[in-house]
Amino acid sequence: MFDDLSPTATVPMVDAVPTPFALPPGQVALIVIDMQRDFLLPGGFGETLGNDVSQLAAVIPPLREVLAAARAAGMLIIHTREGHRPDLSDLPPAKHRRGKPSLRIGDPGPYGRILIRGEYGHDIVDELAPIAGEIVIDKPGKGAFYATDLQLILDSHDITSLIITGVTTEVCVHTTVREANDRGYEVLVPSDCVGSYFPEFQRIGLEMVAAQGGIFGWVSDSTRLITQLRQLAPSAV
Ligand code: TIU
Repeated sequence: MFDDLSPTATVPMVDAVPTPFALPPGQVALIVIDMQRDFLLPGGFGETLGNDVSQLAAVIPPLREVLAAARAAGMLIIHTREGHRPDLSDLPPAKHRRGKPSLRIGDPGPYGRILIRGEYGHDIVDELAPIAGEIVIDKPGKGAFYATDLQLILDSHDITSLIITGVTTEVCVHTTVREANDRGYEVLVPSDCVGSYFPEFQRIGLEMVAAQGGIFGWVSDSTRLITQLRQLAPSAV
C-alpha cells in the first residue's frame, strides 16, 4: 500500500566513469553554462580572442535533447551568461587587459558591445533559449558560483547533484565543476554537451574530471543521460 513511498524506490543511475552516477529525484539540477552568441557565433567574444568558434556548434544538438529531457522530468534548470555591466564597473582591469583580442570586452562588435549584459551577443543562442520558469544567472567570472546567488538557489531547492553542460569545457565548465565539487555537490558532465575551441583541451578536460576515481566528478554522454532522465519524468512508469 505504501509502495510509492518506499525508501528503496529505485534511483536512476547513469552509466558513467568512474562509476554510475545517481539521479536522486528532486535533488538534481541541470546547469547550462554560457551558451551565448558571444561564444558560439562568428564575430563574438570567442572569435575576438582568436578562436575557431565552429568547434562549439556540435554541442547544440545533444544539449537541446538533454534540455528537453530535463524539462520533461520537471528538473530545476539554470542557465548562466558570462558578461558585464554596461559601465564595466564589475570588470576587473586584469580581465579587461587579458590576451590580445581584436576587440575588448565593452567594445562595439557585430552583435552589440562585446560581452555586455543586455546586448544581443550576450544572450543565449535561440536553440537553447530559456523558457518560463527557468533561472538565468549573470556571472562576471568564469565560475558560476563566483559573485552570484547560485549557491543560495541550489540550497533553496535542496539540490545535491548537478549536471553541468555548456562552454567552454576547460574554462567556464571546468571552473564551475571545481567550484561545485568543493561545495559538496556531485557533478556529472555529459561529454558531448560541453565544447572547447581546442580538441585536445576537450579530451584532457574531460579526462581530468573523472581521473583519480572522480576527483572532480563523473563523465558520461547525452545518450546515456537521457535514458535515465526519462526514468525521472513524471509520466514514466
Ligand atoms: N575563452 C574561453 O574559452 N571561455 C571563456 O572565456 N568563457 C567561458 O568559458 N564561458
